[in-house]
Amino acid sequence: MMKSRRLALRALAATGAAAFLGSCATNAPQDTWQPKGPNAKMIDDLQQPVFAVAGIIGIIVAAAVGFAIWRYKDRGQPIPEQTHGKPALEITLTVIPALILAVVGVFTFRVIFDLARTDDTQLVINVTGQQWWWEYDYPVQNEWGITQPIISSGQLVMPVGTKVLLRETSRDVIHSYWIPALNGKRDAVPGRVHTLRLEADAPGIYAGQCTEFCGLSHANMRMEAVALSNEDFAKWVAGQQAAYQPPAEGTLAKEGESVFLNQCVRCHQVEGLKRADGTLAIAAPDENVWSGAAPNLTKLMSRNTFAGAMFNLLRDACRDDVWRADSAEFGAKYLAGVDETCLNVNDLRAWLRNAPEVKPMYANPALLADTNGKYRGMPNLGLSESDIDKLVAYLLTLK
Ligand code: HEC
Ligand SMILES: [Cu+2]
Repeated sequence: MMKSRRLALRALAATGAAAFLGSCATNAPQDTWQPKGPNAKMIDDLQQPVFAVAGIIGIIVAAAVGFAIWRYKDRGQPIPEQTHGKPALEITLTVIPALILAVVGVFTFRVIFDLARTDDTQLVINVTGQQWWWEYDYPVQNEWGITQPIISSGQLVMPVGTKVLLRETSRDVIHSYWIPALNGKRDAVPGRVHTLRLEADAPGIYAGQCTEFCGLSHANMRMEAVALSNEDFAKWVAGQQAAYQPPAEGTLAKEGESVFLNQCVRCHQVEGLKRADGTLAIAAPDENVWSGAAPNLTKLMSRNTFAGAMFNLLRDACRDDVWRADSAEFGAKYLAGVDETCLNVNDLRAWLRNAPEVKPMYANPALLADTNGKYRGMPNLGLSESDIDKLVAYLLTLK
């Protein structure tokens, strides 16, 4: 008896401490209680009062149950008088919650409809989920200077103070797009297009996470929204559309370009890259990858992360510098991209050496039977260290 009570008390204390400490995180970029844009703010304005009301009711109910347990526990006393039915009390206890729920419901419906609006959209970005990364493609929108489609991955770049509409879908299983600081979640479902509004108040990076279990590396399917001032966004757009610059003859990067043509271009597109015979190299990921796509690497070094935002492309010090920059400096720092001194060369080399070792993927030949010989993720290509040297030099030119 004593022993089980002590055990129960300890369990209670441990649960309480865990809940309390869990609320103490200072660096919590995916905190749902810190909205950074009007859509997330609408949800927050709804959940704060509902949480307060539900909290008060929860405490009253828990206290009443506790009191009943304590007051009427079996001490050998005779069974109290049994009664049945108290219409006045029962009706009151049914009507009060119904009224509370009706009020909550009215406000909730309003927010649901406001969040579903698409008629005030200023910029459209198509978002496609696949195991285990997100692709962003910006259809031609002349008013934003987007005169040819831009295809990117990992980081969604958008202008601040702008009503951005994501049109989401998936190429394999169901995923879910969630940037907690900017809005709630929206599932990305194969064969369907779901919309999600995003708008950020200030420049900066807003972290997110795939929130629909999608297989082995679900936990490693991350994403970031990067908000830039209108002026910086225009620079980013221009940079993304800039023509391909082949590496100079006789450089390590030039050797890397030919390794890339041999090993990588069957899956990865680099816009403007030409084969030795002068023809454009066109990737055929649909023949090699189960989802039918691999990240477009044309401007790889303009992003800060890679492989589903799981790894930083920037070394920690450089990444912190961008991540912590204040609004005024953020754009310039982000647009600087990745150069040799800031490249997180260790993680990039580890990726090229053996991708499935650093990010779990079904890229194992033994598992290819059920996917028609196509990889889920990037396979181990068995590259030599000198080929990796060349590739790193080449990838650094993709900006
Ligand atoms: C069989 C197809 C395939 C081949 C061949 C391939 N990759 Fe990949 N690669 C992928 C897929 C799929 C991903 C996405 C994996 C993920 O993030 O989960 C990827 C991701 C990457 C990324 C991260 C890009 C980003 O924006 O997140 C880089 C960099 C990369 N590959 C470089 C290379 C290089 C260099 C080669 C040639 C040596 C190569 N890949 C060959 C399929 C391939
Ligand atoms: Cu996912």
